[in-house]
Amino acid sequence: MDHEDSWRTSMERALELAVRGPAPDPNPRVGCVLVDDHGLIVGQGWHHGAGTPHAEIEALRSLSRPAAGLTAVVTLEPCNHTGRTGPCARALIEAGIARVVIGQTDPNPVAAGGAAALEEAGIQVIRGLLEDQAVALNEDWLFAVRHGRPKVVWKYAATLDGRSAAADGTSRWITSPQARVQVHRERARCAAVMVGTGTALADDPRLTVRGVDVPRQPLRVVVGLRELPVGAQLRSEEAPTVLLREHDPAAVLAELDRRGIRRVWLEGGPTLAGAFWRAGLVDEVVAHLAPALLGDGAPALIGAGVSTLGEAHRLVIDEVSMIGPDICVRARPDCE
Ligand code: AOF
Ligand code: ZN
Repeated sequence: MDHEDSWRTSMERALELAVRGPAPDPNPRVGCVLVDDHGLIVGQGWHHGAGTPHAEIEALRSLSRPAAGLTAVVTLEPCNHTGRTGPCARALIEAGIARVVIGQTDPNPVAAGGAAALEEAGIQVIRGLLEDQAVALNEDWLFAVRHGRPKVVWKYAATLDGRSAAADGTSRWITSPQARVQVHRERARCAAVMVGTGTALADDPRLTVRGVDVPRQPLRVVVGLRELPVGAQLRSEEAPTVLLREHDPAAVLAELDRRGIRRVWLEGGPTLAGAFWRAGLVDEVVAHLAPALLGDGAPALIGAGVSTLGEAHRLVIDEVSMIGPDICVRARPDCE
């Protein structure tokens, strides 16, 4: 096997290892393998989540032979900073690694520069091997690094005629049990689930992930000025909850970013969702549409923050699927 083939095989292995890391997590998922000159994998590691050693350190520790002369194949550019852990570029240099093959360069300005540091130390660096796959590992993290805030995914449930409640205000349940199972899967991909105090008071929701394995429950974020009553389900110990006493979406996201949250699931209600739309801070839409009509007197109450046709948010639909009897539409704002 020539070098190119062996690096590709090794990168495929590193990508497989990376997905063992927790998602969601404040940190990206990263995998690393160490290969000898015959293309044999002699060490491997992956990042187990924020606060634990990086993938390269795990791989170096897994070796049962000296590291000198080996090639490190890593899905993300080795870091060059001392954060919760020391710089991986330095560790690779000190271990005597001869060559480093990188999937994706690190877009995080704090950690970037590892490749240059390696080159300065005389180590050969090859960039961009299976880059698309490396990028796909960490879409939400990349979004958050680029935008300086978490990605906001807004979910709503409505009837086919776009109503979220009947004329008398009754609103549970519009969609099917199957659609609710899907909601738990989607929540599990997020580090935070967010509602306004209006929804918290009206529905007394739990906002936990149920029926899906998660390393930890997402943070429950309640935005607004009103108090949660004693005995509210959101006050339970089953998941952490934070009350943010403000309505400025940008400030809310700054706080969540500070907490290392990369993807937020926004479950309404209309006041909070409307505020996020007006601020231009909705990045994805997940609509669950039930095969039912609630007719003329029923309020739409979905919360797109629009009062005249000219303000309508135009979306691009990425996917339409059935979930049991319901339709699921995935869309995003049309930013052309
Ligand atoms: C690597 N290898 O396995 C990971 C890297 O707070 P820290 O110290 O854990 O640093 C987190 C940053 O380091 C993260 O934002 C990203 O830029 C980089 N992650 N780098 O060399 C790894 N997980
Ligand atoms: Zn590192």
